[in-house]
Amino acid sequence: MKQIKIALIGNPNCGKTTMFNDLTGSNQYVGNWPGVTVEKKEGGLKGHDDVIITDLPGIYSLSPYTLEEVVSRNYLLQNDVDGVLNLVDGSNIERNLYLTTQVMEMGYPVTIALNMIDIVRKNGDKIDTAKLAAELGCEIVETSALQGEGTGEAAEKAIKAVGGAAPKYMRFCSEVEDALTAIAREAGNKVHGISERWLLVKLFERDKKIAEALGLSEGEQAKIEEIVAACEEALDDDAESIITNERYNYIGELMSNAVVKGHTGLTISDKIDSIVTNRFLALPIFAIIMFLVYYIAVETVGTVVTDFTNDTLFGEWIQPWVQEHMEAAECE
Ligand code: BGO
Repeated sequence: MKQIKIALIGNPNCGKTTMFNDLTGSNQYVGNWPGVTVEKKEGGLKGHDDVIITDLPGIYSLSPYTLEEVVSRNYLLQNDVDGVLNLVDGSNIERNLYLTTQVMEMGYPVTIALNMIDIVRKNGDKIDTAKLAAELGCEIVETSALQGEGTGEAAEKAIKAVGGAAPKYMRFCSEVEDALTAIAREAGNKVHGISERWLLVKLFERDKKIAEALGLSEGEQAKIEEIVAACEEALDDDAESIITNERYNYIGELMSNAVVKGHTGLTISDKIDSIVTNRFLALPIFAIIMFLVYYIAVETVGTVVTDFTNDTLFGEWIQPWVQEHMEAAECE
């Protein structure tokens, strides 16, 4: 019987462990990823002898900066997976979709579990799941891993997606798209396979680990550097920031089309932040606070406490008491 491998991927605290436990029950094996101390959890899907769920470490991005990110992306690059179940915390959807845009580029069939849907409802937010699914080009199932709502359906959809079409991926601005086409030309047949799109974006971002893994020659890397530098010059930004901004612009569009926030007003903390971090008010506010700290410490409370300590505590109480006891001791 051929096993189907589904990878669970998502941001830290999106509810992955809760969902993994719900899907696998006691049918779990815990170990470490090879060569690192990052925990690896695998388990058989309840009611499906042929489906293995692998819980990837919680990450915000498929960058090479943390051990967890490297473990997750290497696992996906090894082609050892048939489909991806991407958990998206619906109450924090904008930040969570940042990882989703990258997972889509990996080329595996993706199903999204829109988790924490109970919190979304409580907050009064409205997410048009059908619209979001149509724009992202993958199935989305609303779930509450905590309450066991929708988790089984999400897993079923992920299994059904296996072997189907690769998900859509976002398009960048024309300058970046042209640069990616040029990079593909320079890298020739070294960039290929299911994750080709993601690899090209990584080369654009000057991801050294990927350039090395692909075995690009120095000449090829130099040509790619020229392409990237020209695009940076044209867009007046560095490559990684260009990609990050493009992703958030895309997510912004998704949000404006498919998400309506219930609480549109700012929280008290947001309101305070907007004043104290205002670019014109921040420095005067800082100066006023520093003056108040000085004034309170030196002119008011500080002076009263210092005068009391010197004149009353030591001058009138402690010093006469010490003197009296010393004189008594001398007489004895
Ligand atoms: C605590 N809905 C709600 N409301 N909460 C959820 C859902 C959901 O759909 N899914 C998960 N949670 P993890 P990662 C907790 O542990 O699975 C909650 O990092 C607490 N613990 O119960 O660990 C889940 O694996 C004390 O909450 O996430 C957990 O992805 C007070 O989200 C948290 C409050 O889930 C993270 C919450 C002692």
